Amino acid sequence: MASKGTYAIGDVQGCFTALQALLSALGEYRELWFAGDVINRGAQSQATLAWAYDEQDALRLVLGNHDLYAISRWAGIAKAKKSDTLAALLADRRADEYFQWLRERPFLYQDVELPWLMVHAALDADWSPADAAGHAETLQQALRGKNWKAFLRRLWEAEAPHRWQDCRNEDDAQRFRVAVFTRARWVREDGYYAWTNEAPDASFLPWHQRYFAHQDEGAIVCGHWATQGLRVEERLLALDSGCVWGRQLTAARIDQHPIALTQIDCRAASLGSLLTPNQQDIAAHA
Ligand SMILES: [Mn+2]
Repeated sequence: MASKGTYAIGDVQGCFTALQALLSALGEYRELWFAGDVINRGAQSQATLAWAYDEQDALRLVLGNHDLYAISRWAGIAKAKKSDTLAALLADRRADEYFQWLRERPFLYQDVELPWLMVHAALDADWSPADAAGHAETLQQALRGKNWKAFLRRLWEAEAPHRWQDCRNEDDAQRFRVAVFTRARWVREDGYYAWTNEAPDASFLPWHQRYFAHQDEGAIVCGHWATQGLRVEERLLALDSGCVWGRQLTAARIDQHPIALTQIDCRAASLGSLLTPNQQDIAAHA
């Protein structure tokens, strides 16, 4: 029986043409999960966020580092960077509506039916899924609460501590939580994070390697790590396949086994040429 699917989609980063091509390849859907960084760096952040806002009832979306930065720009807290592509979005007459909605999105999404947890970047190996949900809830309350601007200002005032044990106060703890959920890649076995694109030395592991060595529960959908690329494993769906870098935009159908992938070639999408979706079934090996 054919039914409308639930799909998890990697980092769009304002590549709306590629997203539209992906959606037409998917056809009807029940839910779309977005692993964060829906906007910025790509050319069409305005169209992407306007679409997401209108489609919000069918969307499950977690915040990425670029989304959080864009919210900070909109709030007048963060300064512009050269690599930003947010000008048209920030000037949109509906920008307040869009960003108020984005500000209320969670850092972690846990479904009632499907066994996946979704975050943008990572989960800490010392946190059980329930602990992680609690940390994400603490952040979401701060970002939704009436002192949300003060929360964002303090967030950017200092670097995140590299280890949970090094957090000296609640501001440090919030910086650490945000860094894990939205930026983390490399971590040492002792829980010390690098917060850099590249591993400083061979003692650093991909965060998920440490996570799965410590946590027996929980399968994770994430994005953020384009240089690592697409990974489809029993407990890991890493979906940032580098669309904004001219590689692919990936959707994974997560409500059926085996997990089916649909990909759009983003170089073709940016050139506006004929788009041929590449669909394949990949067994989520047991
Ligand atoms: Mn990211």
